[in-house]
Amino acid sequence: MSEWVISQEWHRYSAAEHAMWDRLFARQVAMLPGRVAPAFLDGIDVLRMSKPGIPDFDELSERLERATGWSVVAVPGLIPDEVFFEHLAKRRFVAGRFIRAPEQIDYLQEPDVFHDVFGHVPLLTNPIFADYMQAYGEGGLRAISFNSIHRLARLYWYTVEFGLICDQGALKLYGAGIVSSSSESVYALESDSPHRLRFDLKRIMRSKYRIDDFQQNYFVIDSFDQLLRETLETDFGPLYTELDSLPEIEVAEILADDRVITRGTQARGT
Ligand code: HBI
Ligand code: FE
Repeated sequence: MSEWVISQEWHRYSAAEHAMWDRLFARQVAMLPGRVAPAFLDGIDVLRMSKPGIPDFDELSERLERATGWSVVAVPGLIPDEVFFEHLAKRRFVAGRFIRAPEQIDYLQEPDVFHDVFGHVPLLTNPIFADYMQAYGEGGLRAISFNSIHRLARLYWYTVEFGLICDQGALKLYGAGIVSSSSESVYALESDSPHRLRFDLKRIMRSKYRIDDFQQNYFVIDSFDQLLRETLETDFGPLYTELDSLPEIEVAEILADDRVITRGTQARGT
């Protein structure tokens, strides 16, 4: 229990709980082709996630370990930052084991097994993204000593949770918070309301975020390789010091030097 890991107790799920997973799964899988990064759908296949019912973490981990050496372990809910980072650094993804109630089908604040497993785990079959998540965990452990967890949490938020990717000139989803949400999957790509900005590590670490509504600013990467490379090449220590002297950026704010993606620039992929 020191690492907060609990047994999933897969056999204890009720028929209604499995049915809730199937309902959420069917809804997302019907909408995601053409909208989500191809690597995500590859992951669904590699992990045989279309098998009905809530996945058994042991079975899932066996397949995931074969792909990238990651595994999935159950935790009781949100766990302390340093424990969370430690698991990621060791290529263990922590997942909630409970599933949302029918009245929470469209929104809940705490991550349930659908968000954690459907949203996060497929991309962990991608070797580059898998390495990024490990590097993130290692960076998190270092951020603690710089009092800068909030900055690294923003990086997680705007990439792992709410990231967009430009795939051959077209915007696609990859963030787990988007791909596990039916309404935000459409909004993030198609609404004229949010801004879509080119990925900028420093800018992201200055940007506040909101947890109770759709995002107003999304950040767009060119590739998972860009994400991994920039994270590995950055010396975060001096960067944290530099960022402490710069103002924070509000939720929907746009700066003069932000590289905003419009439908025209998107088509040219520049
Ligand atoms: N715990 N179970 C769980 N899931 C998370 O996503 C999580 C957490 N604890 C801390 C945490 N995330 C944050 O520190 C990161 O988002 C940075
Ligand atoms: Fe999440």
